[in-house]
Amino acid sequence: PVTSRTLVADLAAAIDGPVSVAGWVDTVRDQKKVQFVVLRDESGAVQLVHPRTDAGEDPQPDPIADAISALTAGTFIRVEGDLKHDERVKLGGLEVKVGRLDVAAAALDSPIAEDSSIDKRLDYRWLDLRRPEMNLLFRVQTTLLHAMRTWWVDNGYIEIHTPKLMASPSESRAELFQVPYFETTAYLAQSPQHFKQMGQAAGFGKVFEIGPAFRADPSFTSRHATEFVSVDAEISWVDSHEDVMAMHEQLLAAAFAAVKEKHGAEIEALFGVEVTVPSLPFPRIPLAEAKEIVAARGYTVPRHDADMDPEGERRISEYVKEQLGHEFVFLTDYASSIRPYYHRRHDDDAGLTNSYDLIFNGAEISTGAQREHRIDVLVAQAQDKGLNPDEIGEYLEFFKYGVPPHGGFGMGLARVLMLLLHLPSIREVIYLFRGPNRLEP
Ligand code: AMO
Repeated sequence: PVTSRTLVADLAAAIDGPVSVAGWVDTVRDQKKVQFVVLRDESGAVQLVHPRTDAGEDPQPDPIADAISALTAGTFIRVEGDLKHDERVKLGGLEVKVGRLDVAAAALDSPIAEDSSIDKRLDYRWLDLRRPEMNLLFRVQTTLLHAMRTWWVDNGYIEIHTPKLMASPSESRAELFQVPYFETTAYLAQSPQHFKQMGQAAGFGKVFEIGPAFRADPSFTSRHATEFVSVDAEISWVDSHEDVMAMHEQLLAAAFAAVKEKHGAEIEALFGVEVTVPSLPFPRIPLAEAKEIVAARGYTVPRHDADMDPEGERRISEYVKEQLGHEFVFLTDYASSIRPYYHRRHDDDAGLTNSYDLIFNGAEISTGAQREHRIDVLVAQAQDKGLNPDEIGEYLEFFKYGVPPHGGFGMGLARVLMLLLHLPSIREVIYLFRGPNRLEP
């Protein structure tokens, strides 16, 4: 039995030798004299060829021909054979002459096609993921995460894993999933916010986490999921949100450089997108000024929305791209009224916070801030927001024992990938999307 295989991408080094390849059937061309199969694995596609012996003037039994005739697209097979170079073969000029073929698992006809709706594709996501674009996407994600983790490790950060079951909400009371928890109720973490701050009280100095976050958000937008991967960092001894932004932009520049180096050409070929390694520093524009800029360009962010709305984000991004040649922009100094109580306010203007949103290619990918570390001010700010300090007692507890000034950010991994690859929805980039009406597969 076959115990090892050569990846299709590595075949070129094995010309004129015996090879063993394994993957799934892409297409079969079952002709009278010769059969062709395109076999795909995670690294590429190769043509298999079998000259039939069961046809012609002296027909002989041909079990391989029978097996190939019975193959359906999607079936997983292992093949041993001789690899030949043949310039006429469009697929990389290589061909494997089949010596032995084993069917590992037959497949039903795929229920999805190239033009199937995203919902239909998500119903059969594992088949959708067989597309080369999807395979590349998850390799890009792997490189992105690896590069960020490497940057953090090289810079002395500690990786933490905070609990996703919590006794009280981490963000707002809205968008909260409750789960029965023995005699009580637990909440699914909306963000590692509290616990990454606790790492500052623990004297860890610099921490990061890459983990799931949950939001009971009933919306069906292209950028919201009920479960997503949140990329978080928190650092001590910041003077303001400026220190957080400086870390954030260096991290992203390092990660994008790694993605460009490893996958730049493939991304261009499969997605038609040129990856740009962002220059430092990223542009910074106070939110109020950003709103004026988009207003001057003909779009007024609705008044009830003190935040930037998605159209405003798109327009300010367009402006920054045009005027400053940058795909990223930090919108800074959000009003206290639209920021959580734990954001530090300006010393000279309590109406503004030391916070930012990071916009990339037209949409928000992250929120960051300096935190309020002085417990008396923190309590006052919570009360100012109508919160009863008892409600956030668990959070306040560690502040009683001293916390250095600190700040950090949370960034949605799926949003970064969607905007990097110019895809229309995070549903396309999340391995298995979770939304208000999707719990499977
Ligand atoms: P915020 O709520 O802005 O901030 O979330 C941070 C980032 O997480 C991503 N995100 C989402 N992605 C997909 N689906 C969702 N429903 C969703 N909600 C949020 C976005 C967003 O920018 N604790 C703060 C972060 C901090 O200050 O450290 C927080 O959670 O990319």
